[in-house]
Amino acid sequence: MTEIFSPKNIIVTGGAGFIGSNFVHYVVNNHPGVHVTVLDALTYAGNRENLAGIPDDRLTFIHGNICDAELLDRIVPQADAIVHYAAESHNDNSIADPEPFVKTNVEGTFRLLEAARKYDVRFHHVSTDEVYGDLALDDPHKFTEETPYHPSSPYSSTKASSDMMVRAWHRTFGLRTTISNCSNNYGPYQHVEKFIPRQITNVLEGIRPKLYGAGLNVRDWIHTEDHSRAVWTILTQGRLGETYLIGANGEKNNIDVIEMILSIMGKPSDDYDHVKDRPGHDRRYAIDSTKLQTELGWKPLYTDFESGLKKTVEWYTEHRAWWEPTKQATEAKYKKQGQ
Ligand code: NAD
Ligand code: TDX
Repeated sequence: MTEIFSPKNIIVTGGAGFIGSNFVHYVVNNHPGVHVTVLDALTYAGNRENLAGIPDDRLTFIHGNICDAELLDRIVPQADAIVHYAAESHNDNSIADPEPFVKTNVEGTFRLLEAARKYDVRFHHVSTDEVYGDLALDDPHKFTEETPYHPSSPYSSTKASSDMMVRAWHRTFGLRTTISNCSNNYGPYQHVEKFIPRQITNVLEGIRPKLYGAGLNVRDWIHTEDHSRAVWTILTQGRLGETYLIGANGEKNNIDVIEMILSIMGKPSDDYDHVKDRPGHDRRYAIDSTKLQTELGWKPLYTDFESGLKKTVEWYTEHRAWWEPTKQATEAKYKKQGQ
């Protein structure tokens, strides 16, 4: 029987970003006894507005950097757990300039691990399936917890480094850790640089969606709310030192996703452009989440991708003021890259 861990004060790093803020809303809405402290540097990807509406007695917001050891000394002792989402998260940015990825994803995780060790605080590390590299389109296998690490991009290599440190801090120092590696998320509050929001907001702005290369690359889509529930399940019921893969059997190639977005938005299905491919572009990700499902009883609730996508299109349509300020600069950056 798994022991249940019941944290009362959690630090969520990167809680003003896409997945982190969805997790904070999930915790506040579903776990009334838990106080959340968000630690976020508010980089281009962070937005305080993502946490709007959360009562002050449930949330403390700290504008700061995970690399700041003195700040960690002030806030970590009060916490029972750190849930670590903060990262530089976009592959294309990591190709244009890898340095911030090393700083935040590698050094930042190191600083947090050291603070967690110093104050004996439980640590959940949020990672990605990209650490396993890619699969051939016709490979019958999916990634499992036993798949060897084989990252392709500067982004995924820094996430792989951070995973390795978490494992080492558990084994060598006995730090109470868990790791989750999740597939591609979609849903509200995702930055317009990412594939799905970029195409939805392009259509809303009268710009044609942009498909990299031939568009046959496959991603295994999961709604971010399912990811949040899985992280909470692993934090509270997962075995220490273990890794759990999170995925919802949502494999789709990029052409199919673009065509689905166009159809939902009432446009002809071929109304998009092929643009320059991403260097080193991973072909396919696919997750086998049997361990999480059988050991901890988690199941995805968003099993119909098209209806989740429709809701996401509605969210971006109704929240223009949220994404409009970042759209122009994001597209200008892509234009320079030929994408
Ligand atoms: P995001 O880019 O939307 O958000 C990242 C957040 O971290 C932002 O709020 C940013 O301000 C903050 N941040 C960045 N550097 C920081 C620093 N040095 N100190 C403090 N805060 C900092 O990212 P996301 O897509 O929400 O991803 C969150 C986490 O989930 C990442 O660790 C990512 O690797 C992982 N992940 C993402 C996906 C996905 O599909 N997006 C899938 C699996 C795992
Ligand atoms: O305009 C685009 N056109 C396009 O065809 C963009 C932005 C992307 N793509 C393709 C590249 C990928 O095959 O769409 C796919 C998804 O691209 P991204 O949204 O950039 O995601 P990906 O590179 O798969 O990584 C995401 O999932 C794993 C997150 O950004 C990572 O943080 C996470 O770890």
